[in-house]
Amino acid sequence: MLVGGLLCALAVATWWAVAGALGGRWGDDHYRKLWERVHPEEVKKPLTPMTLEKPVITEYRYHDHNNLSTKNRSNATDNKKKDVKKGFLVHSPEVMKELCARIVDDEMRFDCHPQNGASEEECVKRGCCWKATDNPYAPYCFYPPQYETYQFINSTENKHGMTVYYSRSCDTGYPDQFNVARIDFNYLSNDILQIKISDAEHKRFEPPYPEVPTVYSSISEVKYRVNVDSSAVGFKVIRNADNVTIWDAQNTGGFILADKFLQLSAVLPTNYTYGIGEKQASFLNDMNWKTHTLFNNDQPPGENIHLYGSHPFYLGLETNGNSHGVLLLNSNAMDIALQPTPAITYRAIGGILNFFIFLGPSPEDVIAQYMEIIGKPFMPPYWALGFHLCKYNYGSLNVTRHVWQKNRDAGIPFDVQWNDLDYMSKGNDFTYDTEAFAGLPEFVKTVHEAGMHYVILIDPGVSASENPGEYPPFDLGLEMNVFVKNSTDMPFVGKVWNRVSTVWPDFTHPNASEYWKELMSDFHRKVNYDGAWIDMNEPSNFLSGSMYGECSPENLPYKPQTVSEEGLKHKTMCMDAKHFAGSHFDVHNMYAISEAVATHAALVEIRGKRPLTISRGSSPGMGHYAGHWSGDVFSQWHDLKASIPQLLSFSLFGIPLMGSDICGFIGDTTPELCKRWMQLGAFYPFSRNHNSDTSKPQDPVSLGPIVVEASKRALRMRYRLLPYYYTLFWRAHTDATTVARPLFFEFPNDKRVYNIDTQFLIGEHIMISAILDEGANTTNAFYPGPNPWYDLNTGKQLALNSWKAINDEEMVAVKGGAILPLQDPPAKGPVTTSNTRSLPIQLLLVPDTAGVARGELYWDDGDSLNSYEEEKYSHIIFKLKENELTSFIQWWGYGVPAVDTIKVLVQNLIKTVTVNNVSSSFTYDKPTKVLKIDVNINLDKPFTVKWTNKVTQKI
Ligand code: MIG
Repeated sequence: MLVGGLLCALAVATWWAVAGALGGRWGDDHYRKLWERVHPEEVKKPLTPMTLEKPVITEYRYHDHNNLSTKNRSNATDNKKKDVKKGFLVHSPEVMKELCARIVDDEMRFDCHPQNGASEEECVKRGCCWKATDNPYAPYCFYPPQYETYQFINSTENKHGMTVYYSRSCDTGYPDQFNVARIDFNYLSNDILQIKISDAEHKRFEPPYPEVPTVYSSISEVKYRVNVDSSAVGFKVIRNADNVTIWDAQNTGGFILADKFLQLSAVLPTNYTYGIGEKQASFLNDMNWKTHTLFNNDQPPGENIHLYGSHPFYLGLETNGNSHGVLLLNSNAMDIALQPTPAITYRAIGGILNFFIFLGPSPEDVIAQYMEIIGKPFMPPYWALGFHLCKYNYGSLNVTRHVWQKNRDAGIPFDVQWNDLDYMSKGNDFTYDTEAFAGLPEFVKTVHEAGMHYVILIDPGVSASENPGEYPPFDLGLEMNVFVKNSTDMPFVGKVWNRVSTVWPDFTHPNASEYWKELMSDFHRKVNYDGAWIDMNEPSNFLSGSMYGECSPENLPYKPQTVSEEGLKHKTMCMDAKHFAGSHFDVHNMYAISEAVATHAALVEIRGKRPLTISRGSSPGMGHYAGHWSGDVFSQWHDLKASIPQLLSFSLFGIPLMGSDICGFIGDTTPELCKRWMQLGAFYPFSRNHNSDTSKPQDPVSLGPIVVEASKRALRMRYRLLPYYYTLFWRAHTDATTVARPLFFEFPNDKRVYNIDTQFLIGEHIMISAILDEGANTTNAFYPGPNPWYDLNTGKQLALNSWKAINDEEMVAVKGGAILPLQDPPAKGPVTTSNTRSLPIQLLLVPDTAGVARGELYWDDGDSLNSYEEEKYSHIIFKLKENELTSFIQWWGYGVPAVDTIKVLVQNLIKTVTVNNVSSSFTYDKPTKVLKIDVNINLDKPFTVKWTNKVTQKI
C-alpha cells in the first residue's frame, strides 16, 4: 500500500490510488448528490446566520465513494494528528515518487517554492516534488497532486450558499497557518458567486473599500455550481449552461492559509485573459509563466514592475465567445502568477482570500457584474470630456496664462487648464505662490468667463515643518487627530514636496473627510478651482519609511516578486504605520481610494456641482469617485503604444475616465511623436497633454504648426463626437457598460481580434486606429465584419476582415448599424464644450447590411449633481429600419438642441424624402453616397424621416 512517513493524510494516498484505478476524479455533481443522500436534513437546514465560530470537530468524516458511507476517521488519525500539524507534509519516497510522476507536463507544475533559492532539500521538506526541466520558466519545485494541507470537516448548504470547514493537516513551511479554515460559497446572485476563504477561529483584516453591497438581486436560476470534494482539498466552479469549469482549484497545491501567505491556484478554461494591473504590458495577458506584483507604487511605467494601482481582477474570454471574470478582494500586497496550463496562482501576504466570480457570459455582462460589487463609475461633468492642458513647472502664472491663451487662440478645442504643484508656495497644499502666481484667482475667473474650467494638483502629504499657527492643514490635522501614526502613536513623518518633513492624513479616520473638506473649501474661497488632481497617493514618500526611527522589520515569509530590495516600505510608509482602518501593511493599496472618496465628497459640497477628480493611485472601486491617468510615461513611441492596453485595462477595472499624458511625460517629445500622440490621445476618454518640469513645453502651439493642425483636426472630431461619448459615460454610470472597449467586447467570437491592442472601440460603433510607429504615414487596421465600417471623415468604406493600411485621415471609423448624435464645434474662434454644446445636433445614420441602425442620446446640463437621479435629463432612442428613421423619447426632462442636419450613408439614389410626413428637400452626393437632409427638428416630440429609392438596383 502507498503508506509511509509522516502522512499529511493517510487516506489521501489510498483515495488517490482507488480513484486512479477507477479512472479519474468524481463527476461534477457527485459531491452534491452524495451529500444529499448522506445528509438530507442538512440540505434543507438554513445556514443563516453564518457564524465565525469554530465548528465542533468531533470526528473526521470522509465519504468513501465506493460504498457511500460516512466514516469516522478520527481513531485512525488521532495519534498522528498532533505530529502532522507540527510537521511538514511528508510522504515516503516511494509515495512521493508515485505522486510526483503523475505530473507529466511542465505546465501542470504549480510552484511550491516561489521564494528565491529553491533547493531540492528545501523543496522536499515542504512535501513537494523536485525535478529539473528544460523549460526556463517552469519551477523545479512543484506541488504533488493532492497536496492535502487541509482536511474536510463538514459542510452545510442551502439555497444561498454552502459553508465548508477544513482543519489543517500539516505544515507547509509558512508560519501561523489557520488551524481551521472556512470557505463560504455565497450565491450572491444568479451571476455572482462569492468564495470567501477565511480563518474560522480569528477575525482577519478585510478591506473597507470598496463598500461591497449586502443586498443582491434574488436568486432564481443560479448560473453556476460549486463542486466540493470531501476527500480532497479544493473546489471547482462550473457554469451550468455549458458545463465549462471556470475555476478548477483541485489538485493545484491545496490551500496555503498562513498569516502572511495565502495562496490558491486554479486551472482556467482559457488562455485568453485580460486585466490584472496596474501594469504595462500587452492587453492580452502573457500566460507564459508571468508573475504580476500588485502593490501601489510611485514608479514610472515599465514592463514587469508594479505601478500606481492594484487591481486583482481579470476577465477570461473562453474560445466559444463566453467570458467570465474573477476579483480577489484583498488589499494586501500580492503576486498573481499566470502559467500556460492555463492557470492562475494568487499569493497574497495578508487578509483573507475573498473571491468573486462573475459568470458573464458576454464581456460586457462580466464588467457590469463586477461593477455591482465594486460600484459603478461616477458621471463626469461634460467639460471633463473636453481637452485638458497641463505642465509641471510652467513656473508662473504668466506662463500658464500665455500657454492657455495661445492654444485657445490657435483654435485648439480646449476646456480645462491645469496647474501642477508649482502653483503652491513651497510645495505646500492649499497655498499658492503669491509672487510667481500672483493674480491666480483673477486668472481662474477669466478661465471661467471663457466657459472653461480649472483643475489643481493636490498632494496628500501635508507639511509638518511650518511654524505653529501658520499652516492650518498641519495644525488642524493635529487638532482633529487625523494623521497616520507611527508605531508609538505619534504622527508618522516622512518627506514629500515641501522637502522638509511631511505627515499624511489618514483618510480612513472618521474625522478625515471633515478635515479635508475644510481645507479644500478654505482654499476654494481663494482659488475657485473646479477639479482635483490627486497625485502621489500610493502613497509616495521621498523616504523609504520614517524620518524618525526605523520601521519594524517586515519579516515576510514571501516577498512579492518585483518589490524593491528595501522591502514594501520602498518609497512609502513603514508597514507598521497605523491607520484607523488598520496597519499600513493592510491598507496601503487603499490609500488612494480613501483619498478619492474624501476629495470627491468635498468637491460635491464645496461646488454643489458635478466634480472631477483624477487620481494616480487606484484600487477596485475607485471609478465610482475618480478617473485615472497612467502616470509618468516616457515621451517615447513605446509608451504611445502602451497607452492603449493601459486604457483598455482600466475599462475592465471600472475606471472609464482614463488616458495617458499625451506626448509623454518624461523626456522631450518630438513634433512627430507629439502629432501622433495628439491624434490618438484626442480619443482617450480622458484627454490631457501634460509633461514634466524638465521637459520642453509640448502644448500643441509650442510644437509648431504641424502639431497644431493635427491636434485641431483630431480634437474637433472628438468634440463632434462628444454627445456620443457623453451618452456612453451615462451608460457606464447607470448600467456599468464600458466607454473605451477592446474589439473582442463587440466581436467575442472572432479570434482574430483577441490580441488587438493597437486599436480600440469607443462604445459599440466607433473604432479608433492610430499611427503608432516612428516614420510611418499609415497604420494597419482591422475592421471585423459582417457589418461594414466607414471612415467618419470621408464616408469611405474600409476594408473588412483583413489588415489594411489606413492613413491618418481615416483614424476614426463608424460601424454599419450606428446612429450617431454629433455636434460640430464652432467653425471659428476658440472651441470649448460650452460653446459647442449649445449648437445644433446632427444625426449620422449608417445602416448595417440589413438597412437597420440604432443610436441614442443622453443629455442634461452637463454639470449638475444627480441630473439623472433627479430626472433632469432627456434620453432619446433613434431607430432606422426600411428607410424610416424614428425617435423614441424615453424621458424628457431637459432641453436638447434641435437637430439641423440628418445624413444617411445610402447605396441608392433617392427619390423622395419626408420629414414627419411632409415632403422635404434633400441632396444626395454620389461620390460619398451621402443623403443629406436639412431639417429643424425639436427632439421633444417623436419624429419620423422617410425616404424612397429612385432605383432598386445598387449604384
Ligand atoms: O514626483 O507634481 O505623476 O504628473 O507632474 C513627481 C509633479 C510628482 C508626479 C505626477 C506628475 C506630476 C508630478 N508628480
